[in-house]
Amino acid sequence: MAKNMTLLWCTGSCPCWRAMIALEEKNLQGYNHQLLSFDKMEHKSQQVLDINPRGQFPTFKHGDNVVNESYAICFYLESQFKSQGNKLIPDGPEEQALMYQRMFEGLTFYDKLGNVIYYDWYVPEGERHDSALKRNKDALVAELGLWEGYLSKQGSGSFLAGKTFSLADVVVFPTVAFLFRFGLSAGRYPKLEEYYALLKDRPSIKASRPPHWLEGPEEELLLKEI
Ligand SMILES: N[C@@H](CCC(=O)N[C@@H](CS)C(=O)NCC(=O)O)C(=O)O
Repeated sequence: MAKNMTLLWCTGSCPCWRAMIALEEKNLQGYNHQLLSFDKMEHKSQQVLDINPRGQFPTFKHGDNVVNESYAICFYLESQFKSQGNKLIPDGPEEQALMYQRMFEGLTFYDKLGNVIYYDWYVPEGERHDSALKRNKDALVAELGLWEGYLSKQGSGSFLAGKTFSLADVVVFPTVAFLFRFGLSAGRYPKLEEYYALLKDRPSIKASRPPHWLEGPEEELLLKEI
């Protein structure tokens, strides 16, 4: 039980999902959590701003320790609860190097995804251009090619940093799940699909899946043609 932990989060957020997978993997179920509404701008509520001056989800506190950045939450939990739940940082230098490399590449991956699926949200009406969106889509396609290559090199049944599930999977899996949620073609990206299938029902992932996904598919499958 983790009664001295509080997570303020919203549904449909990759950063929140990363933190929640890490909490599950470290057997920290029972933490206090509050599902707030992004649509109602609750990330800018006083409750959030008191802990997180950026006004973002996730917002996280353990005792008096505030850790709001999703990657920082994952590292913090692994380091504070090293021997609890699943070990998320491999010991071997080769696997560890790969894990750190993929984790931080994961930020670029997420940005490139966001520049397509959140384009209308990021760019005000009147400043949007089809050519800019096309450029963002091309950048995402190039990025997807890299990850297909990485997974292909790792071989079937592998995780991102080798034979064991690691922090690289904790932070990158949500991006992969969002890709398919927004219509990415499994036929065109078979390695990503295989990786998605390998992890989608892992207990930590299933337990923390964005709850609104149960309500049905996205209205616009923005990645269908990619
Ligand atoms: N770097 C942060 C990003 C967090 C983030 O962008 N959260 C989004 C929700 S997915 C948010 O609250 N955006 C509102 C804002 O930035 O004002 C992390 O990884 O935790």
